Amino acid sequence: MIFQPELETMPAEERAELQRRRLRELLTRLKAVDSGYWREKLADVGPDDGIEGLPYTRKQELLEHYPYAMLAVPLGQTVRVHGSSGTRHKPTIVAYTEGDVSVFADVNARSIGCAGGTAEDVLHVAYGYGLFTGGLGLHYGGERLGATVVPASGGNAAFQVQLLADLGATGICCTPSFAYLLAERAADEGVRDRIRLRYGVLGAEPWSESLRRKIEDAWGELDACDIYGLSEVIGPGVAMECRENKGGLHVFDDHFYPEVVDPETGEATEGLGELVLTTLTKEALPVIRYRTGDVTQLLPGDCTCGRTHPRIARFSGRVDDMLVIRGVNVFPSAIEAALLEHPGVGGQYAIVVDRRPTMPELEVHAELSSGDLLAQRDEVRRSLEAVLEQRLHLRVTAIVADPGGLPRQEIGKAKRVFERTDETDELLQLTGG
Ligand code: DLL
Repeated sequence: MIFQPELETMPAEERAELQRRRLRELLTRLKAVDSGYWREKLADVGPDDGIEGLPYTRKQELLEHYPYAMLAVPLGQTVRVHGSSGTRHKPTIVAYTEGDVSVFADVNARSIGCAGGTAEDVLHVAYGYGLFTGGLGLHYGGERLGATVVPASGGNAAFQVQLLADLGATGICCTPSFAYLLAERAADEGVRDRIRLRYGVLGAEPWSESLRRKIEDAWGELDACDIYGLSEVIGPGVAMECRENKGGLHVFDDHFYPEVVDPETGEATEGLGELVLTTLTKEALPVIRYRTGDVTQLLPGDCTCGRTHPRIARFSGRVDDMLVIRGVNVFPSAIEAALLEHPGVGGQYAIVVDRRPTMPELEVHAELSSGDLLAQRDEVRRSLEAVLEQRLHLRVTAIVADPGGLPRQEIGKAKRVFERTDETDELLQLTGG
């Protein structure tokens, strides 16, 4: 369902004109804001400058101006804050005006529509509610669409599958790892046959086509669609896959203008690069050419769904998440893709980077996909190692546990990569070892 057809199917030339007008209005407004940050940022910028001439914005600036010094409106005009805890940084705090909250609801309603959602749905939202943008973002989006929203939040998978069955949810919003975990739990609890999910709005963490296949197989009828976003820009609802053409995400570029640049040089690139976003309509906390750190590329061509928003490829990972193992660069998502393609293993896994030897080694932990394979564990392990070596050009040690043998993470974004040094073993810590 196309939620805002006049905007989502707008002819490209008309949209380009809208973008130019919005950028001009934004720059004019920001140049008049009484703020040291904005004065300095836009000192050399005129209101008619094109986007390519504007300075970049980096996460560091949000940290340095924590919590409110980047605001472009008085704090009194804001109605909400969110934050991202970040694994490497102190939290980034972002603020919203009433208008921003309304745009946030619109782009999430669009996103749910992309996955096949309608006003008739019971929509189960199992992203965390709180400072994290996922829960409230999709909650407001679901309500804006007219769906019946169940604010389940994260955690407590056994209870959540009962709710899914009892309340008749037809759509679910959660991380892909949690969608897979819920499918396992629904089978354990014997409620799988009473659940009627048609689609999932799954994101907040990188995930591969192989995991998509596992999730869709586990749920049967479900379209598993990828949603992308980040708190610094608005939260979820920056870009979304449509169910008609999975494999790329429409960027809602009437609000968020995308560029893809070489992360080293900052030059525009047609291949894989870092996504850069400019918020054209944000009031409280606009960002100009924000360096997301997320790796993707612009996809050519029109989409059969009718939306004219440009598409980007699914994310390979983050610029700073790339592993360098014995001189080979590899993204965790590429390991996931190769690993989960193996029919002998289930959808749970962990990657351990063993830094004790002089050259770091890669260890991959998987689970047998079924108890029937217990006798073939060694065979599965050997063929997994062979596939990984062939696909990644790296020798990898595989460890194959029983079904259910790896730790489950029920809250927040799944941690997939664990460090092992002489001092710590993160995976062992997670299993309570
Ligand atoms: O994760 C917003 C969100 C909530 C997106 C719910 C989708 C669904 P942050 O906590 O600020 O915001 O984290 C943003 O998560 O820069 C990416 O690195 C990563 N990320 C988000 N969505 C995807 C995705 C929310 N679909 C950071 N694929 C981003 C890959 C994603 N990575």
